[in-house]
Amino acid sequence: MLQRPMIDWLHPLATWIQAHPHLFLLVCAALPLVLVAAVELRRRPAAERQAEPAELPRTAPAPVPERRDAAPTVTVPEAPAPRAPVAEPPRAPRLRERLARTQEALVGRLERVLGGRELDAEVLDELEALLFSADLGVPTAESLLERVRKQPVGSDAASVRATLRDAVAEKLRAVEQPQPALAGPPHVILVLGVNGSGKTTTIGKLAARHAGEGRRVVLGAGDTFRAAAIEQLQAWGERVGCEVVAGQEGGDPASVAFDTLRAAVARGADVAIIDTAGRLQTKKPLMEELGKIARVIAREVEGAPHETLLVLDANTGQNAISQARLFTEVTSVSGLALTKLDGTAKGGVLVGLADAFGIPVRYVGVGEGVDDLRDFAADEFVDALFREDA
Ligand SMILES: Nc1nc2c(ncn2[C@@H]2O[C@H](COP(=O)(O)OP(=O)(O)OP(=O)(O)O)[C@@H](O)[C@H]2O)c(=O)[nH]1
Ligand SMILES: [Mg+2]
Repeated sequence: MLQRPMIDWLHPLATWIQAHPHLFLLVCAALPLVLVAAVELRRRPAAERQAEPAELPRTAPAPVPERRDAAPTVTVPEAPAPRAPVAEPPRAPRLRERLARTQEALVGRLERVLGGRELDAEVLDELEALLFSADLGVPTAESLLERVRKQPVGSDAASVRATLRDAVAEKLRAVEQPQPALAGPPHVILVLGVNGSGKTTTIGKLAARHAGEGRRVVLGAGDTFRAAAIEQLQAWGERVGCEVVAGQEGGDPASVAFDTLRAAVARGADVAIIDTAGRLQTKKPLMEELGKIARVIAREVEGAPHETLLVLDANTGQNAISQARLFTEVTSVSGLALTKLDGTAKGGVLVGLADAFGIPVRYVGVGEGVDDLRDFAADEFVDALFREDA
């Protein structure tokens, strides 16, 4: 039963349909299209809103560090995930460019002495003067000279050069070893060296390398001598994206080492690298301090430290040999890193170090950048010095 108002409305409509049947059919056919268009127009703004990126939180909440009662703090990087690879793209400046000054001081001068001459007493004298002033150290200079003396008088310049090149290569090959397999976890690296030798920078570069290879790294700020040293390591931790365990300025380095390893074990870290201060000028306190750190480390992680890396600054020339002597007398050094080979003419000291100690040279530092730490490769080094890597 239809209600009265609806009948009132239907009647004129029926009359209109009777009068215009074709128009009515046209309206019926168009009606679905109009409906579809209307629905589509309503839907589009909503879809566009969805496509806009959602606003990201500006800082990720920092994980709560595990704390002991004592002072040490754990600095965790704020934004990047701990395993994020280092952002800087790989760059491989040629070693030859970085060794230019040492090359000139050693081989450049050698070539000027030889200069197409044949071996005779005068050339030998000049070679002696050159080798003894080339930061090789006296015993190494002697032994190189000895090799030349064994050559017959009248030998040509090319063969004298080749003799010296082979002798240097022999000494350097003796200290090249493949990087040791990672022990642990954590693989514990204790880093030693005098004030300013490049320890913290080398640790930062090493941490970047391990993190870039997907390893979890924890750093220990065992150089408690001054606050800036701790901050410098923390800055590297931020940059690389790894945790840094630090104590108070003037605090006990062994206790920082202890906390570092506790944190590394708790986090399941693959690598723990511990910085130290090298400011103790006399042998006894240095021995006591390093001995204490080493004992703590050995108690916490079996077989640790797996690497005791001595960092030496090539700029110090002969002094690097004295430093290596002091450290090897007080502790057992398993590897060397020679830094700042870029921009020094004293890189010949590497041959002297190899000859005097026979300790594997693990790394050479050729700049301040994060990727300026290279695995030591004897032949690459000799080729760069003797300009045979064209
Ligand atoms: N050119 C160059 N500079 C380097 C290299 N390694 C380190 N440095 C610089 O040497 C200076 C000292 O380096 P650090 O890493 O602070 O040395 P450190 O042994 O930790 O020094 P302390 O903490 O004071 O004992 C810094 O300015 C580094 O940037 C390198 O291979 N080449
Ligand atoms: Mg430092």
